[in-house]
Amino acid sequence: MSSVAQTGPDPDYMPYLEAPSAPAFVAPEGAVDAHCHVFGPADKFPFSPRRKYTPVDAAAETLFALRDHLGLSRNVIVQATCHGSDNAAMLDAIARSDGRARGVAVVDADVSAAELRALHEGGVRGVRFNFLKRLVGNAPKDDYVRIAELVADLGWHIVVYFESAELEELAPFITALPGTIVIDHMGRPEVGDGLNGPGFAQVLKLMESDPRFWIKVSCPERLSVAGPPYDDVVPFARHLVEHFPDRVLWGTDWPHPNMVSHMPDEGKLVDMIPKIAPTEALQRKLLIDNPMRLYWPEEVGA
Ligand code: 0GY
Repeated sequence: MSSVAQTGPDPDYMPYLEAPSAPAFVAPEGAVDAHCHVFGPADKFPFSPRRKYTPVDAAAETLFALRDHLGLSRNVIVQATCHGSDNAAMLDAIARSDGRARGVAVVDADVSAAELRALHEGGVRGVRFNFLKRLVGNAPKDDYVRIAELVADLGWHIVVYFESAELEELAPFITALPGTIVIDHMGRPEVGDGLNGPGFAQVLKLMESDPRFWIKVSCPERLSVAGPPYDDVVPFARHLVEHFPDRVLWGTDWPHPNMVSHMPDEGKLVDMIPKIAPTEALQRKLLIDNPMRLYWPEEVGA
């Protein structure tokens, strides 16, 4: 399988696959990829000078072609650290999606109400708070509190990205945030610890104790110890889907930024869906009902 020629300034992670396989699993009509990214092109949308990695260019049209190839209908484009708080590439992609993409932004604490309103009009429905030291250093918690207050007025949700080992310490802060909170990548449990490991137990405790929390069953490629086809991650995702069927989201994480071990085949990621959501009813919630409620509420009367 070939991969994409690298473009842009010195990409320092692997390029995505140019020709991912066609999935065997046929997603229900209207399925949403609720976690993916667009990057650059760097000459038009420069990367942040403070970025911790340089991505390959990953254009909107390539994302939309992948969406169609995988049998999906919509995308939620999440702002990644390599673009900092400059959401222009994401907004450009949303504007060119014919209403089939929405976004999760990163903003600075001094963002104005007018700037937030413009982001909302551009299709943004959430803000992302990153807590990973390797990506943002020390998380600016005071800024996050101020931003959370500002976006609450717009009805946005907050996406939080952390590793489960840090959750016990972070939980008081995260649970004090207002509104709906979406956890990225299953809270990044240590898969080698098994389903009863301490980090995943913290994630489950949060999900069980506070119905404001949602979770993405995404990124098996980052979590797996065994590698493709990521069977060791399936029990974690399936547990979440079966226990919290109305609060789970799924996404490809294309173009898999900052992955250095291997590049996943998105067709195979789609083929994991029936393993983690074994019934049609669970698949519909995971792929359509839940993301539509969060990102296109006006279309579903939510
Ligand atoms: C992801 C995961 C990663 C990167 C980012 O914002 C980012 O740069 O989220 C990662 O390095 O784990 O969701 O794309």
